[in-house]
Amino acid sequence: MSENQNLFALLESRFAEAGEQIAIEDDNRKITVSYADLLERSGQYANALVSLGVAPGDRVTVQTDKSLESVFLYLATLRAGAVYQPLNTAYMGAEVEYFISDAEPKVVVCRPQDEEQFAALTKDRDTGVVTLGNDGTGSLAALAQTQDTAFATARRAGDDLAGLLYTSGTTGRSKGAMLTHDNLTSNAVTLHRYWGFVPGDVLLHALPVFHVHGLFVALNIAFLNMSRIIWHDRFDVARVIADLPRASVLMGVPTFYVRMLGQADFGREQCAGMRLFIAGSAPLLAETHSQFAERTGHRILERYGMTETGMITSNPYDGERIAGTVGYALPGIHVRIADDDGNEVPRGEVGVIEVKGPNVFAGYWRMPEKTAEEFRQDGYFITGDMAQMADDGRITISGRSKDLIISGGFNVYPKEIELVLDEYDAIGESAVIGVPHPDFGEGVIAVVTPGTSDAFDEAAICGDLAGRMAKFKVPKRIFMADALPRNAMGKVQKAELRAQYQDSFKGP
Ligand code: MLC
Ligand code: AMP
Repeated sequence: MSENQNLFALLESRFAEAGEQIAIEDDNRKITVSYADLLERSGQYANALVSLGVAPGDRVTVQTDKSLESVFLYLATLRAGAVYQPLNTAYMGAEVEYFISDAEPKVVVCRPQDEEQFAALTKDRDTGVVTLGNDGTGSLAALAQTQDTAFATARRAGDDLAGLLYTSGTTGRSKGAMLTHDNLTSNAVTLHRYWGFVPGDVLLHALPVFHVHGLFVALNIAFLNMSRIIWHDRFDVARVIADLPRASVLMGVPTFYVRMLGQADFGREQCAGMRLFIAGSAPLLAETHSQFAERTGHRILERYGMTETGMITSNPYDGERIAGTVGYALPGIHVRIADDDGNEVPRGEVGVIEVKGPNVFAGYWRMPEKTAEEFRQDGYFITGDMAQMADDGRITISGRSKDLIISGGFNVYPKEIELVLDEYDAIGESAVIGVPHPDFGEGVIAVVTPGTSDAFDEAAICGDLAGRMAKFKVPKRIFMADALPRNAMGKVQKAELRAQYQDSFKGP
C-alpha cells in the first residue's frame, strides 16, 4: 500500500521522534506542551471531531481566538482527514454567514460568546456548533478531554483537501482556495530547507493563525523542525522584543518590523541570538529593511506568497538579500512574468507573475468557471501581482493588477466596501483606495460624492460600518468630493485618486 500522503502523517513521525521536547511555550497561561502532548491532544481532538460526525473530506469551520487548543484542533482536523477552514476573528455576522453557506461545514468551532450567533446561522443545516475559549474552556475542549488519546491518522491522497481558505483572489466574491495535502507538505518541506532551519531553532510566533502566514508557513515549518515555539496570542511589540533573546527565528508582516523600529530601546542587544527575521504578506519598504539592518545588524529576508499558492519566491538565505525585491522562485516552483495573454515578457519588463508547481492550489471551491479564468492552458496560475524579473531570475514586485488593498497584512477588497458605502443616503458614489500608512503600509480610505441627503457625517458612517464589517476593512477616513475622476470609458481613475490623497496619513 502506498504511503499515507496526509500532512499529519509526516508531522506525526517528527512528533514521535521529538517526544518530550517542548513544542509550544505559552507564557501567558504559564503552560508548555511537549511534542508527545501534541500527539495525544490532537488524538483526543480528532476523536472528538469524529464523535461529532466529522468524516474525511468534511469541512471544519473555525473562528476562535489564538490558543494552544486552536493548534490541537488544526492538527486534529488534518489527522481526521477533514478540511480545515479558518476564519479571521474580525469577521462579523454577514461575512461569516457567507462562508458557512458556501463551505457547508459539518462542524463550526467558535468562541463561547459567539455560540448563539452560530447556532442561528446553522439552524437549517446539518452543521454542529461547538465552542473553544482562549483558556482551554468550551464544549469542544470538554468533549476532547473525555476522549482516547490514540487515533489512527486518516489515509489521504496527496490531492485530497487539507485546507479551505477564503480569499477574493483578484476581484469579486470571496472564494474558497482549495489547498491539498501535497500543497502544504511540499511548501513546508521546501521552506524548511531553503531557510536553513536547524535543530535548536526557536520560533517566536506572534501572527494570527487564521491565514497562510501564521498557520501553514510558521507552524508547519516549526513542527517539521521539532522546534520550540514561543507562543504570543497577538502581536505586542514590547513582548516580542522582550522574548527575542530566547528565540532564533521571527516571521512577521512588515508592520511588525515598523513597530519594532519605533521602540527606542530596540537594537543589537536583543537580536544577538537571532538567526533569521522573515517578512512577507505585504511589501516591506526598502527604508524599513535598511533601518532594521542598521539598528540590529540583521538583513530581513523578504519572501512573497499568496493564499492560493503558499510561498512562491524568497530572498536567498545565504546569498544577497536585496531590499525591495522578493528574491527567486523557490526550488521546484516555476515563475514567469507574462503579458495579458500569458506570454512571457523579456527580462526586465513589467508583467503579471504567473506560477506553477506543487504549491499551487487545486482551484476555487465549487467555482470551476472562476478557477478556469485564473489559470492558463498550460497550468500556470495568474497571481494578479505585477513584477519584473532580472536576468538572474530575481523578482521585484512593482504593483498589483488586482484591485486589492493590503493593510497590515490583511486584504481589503474595495468593491465590497464600496457596495456598502453606496447604500448611505448621504453618499452618491464611492471609491475605496489604499494610500501610504506609516504603520499598516497601506491605509484604507474612501472618496465619496454627495448623495440625496446632505447629512454626511464621516464619524457616524465609520462607526456604523464598524458594527457591520471586520474593523480592519473600515475606511480610516472618508473624504467628500464633488465628483470622482473618470476616464473616457467612465471607469473611476483610482491611480489619480491615490496620487491626490497620498498624504492622508502623513504626520503634521
Ligand atoms: C488592526 N486594525 C487594523 C489592522 N489590524 N486596521 C487596519 N489594518 C490592520 N491590519 C485596527 C484595529 O481594529 C484597531 O481599531 C486599530 O486598527 C488599531 O489596532 P492595533 O491594536 O494597533 O492593531 P493590532 O491588534 O496590533 O494589529 C495590527 C497587526 C495585525 C499588524 C499586528 O493586523 C496583524 O497581526 N496582522 C497580520 C496579518 C496576517 O497574518 N497576514 C497574513 C495573510 S497570509 P480601533 O478602531 O479599535 O482602534 C498572506 C500570504 C502571505 O498574505 O504571503 O503571507
Ligand atoms: P493573500 O490573498 O492574503 O494570500 O495575499 C496575497 C497577496 O499579498 C499577494 O498576491 C501579494 O499581492 C501580497 N504579498 C505577499 N507577500 C508580498 C511581498 N513580499 N511583497 C509584496 N506583496 C506581497
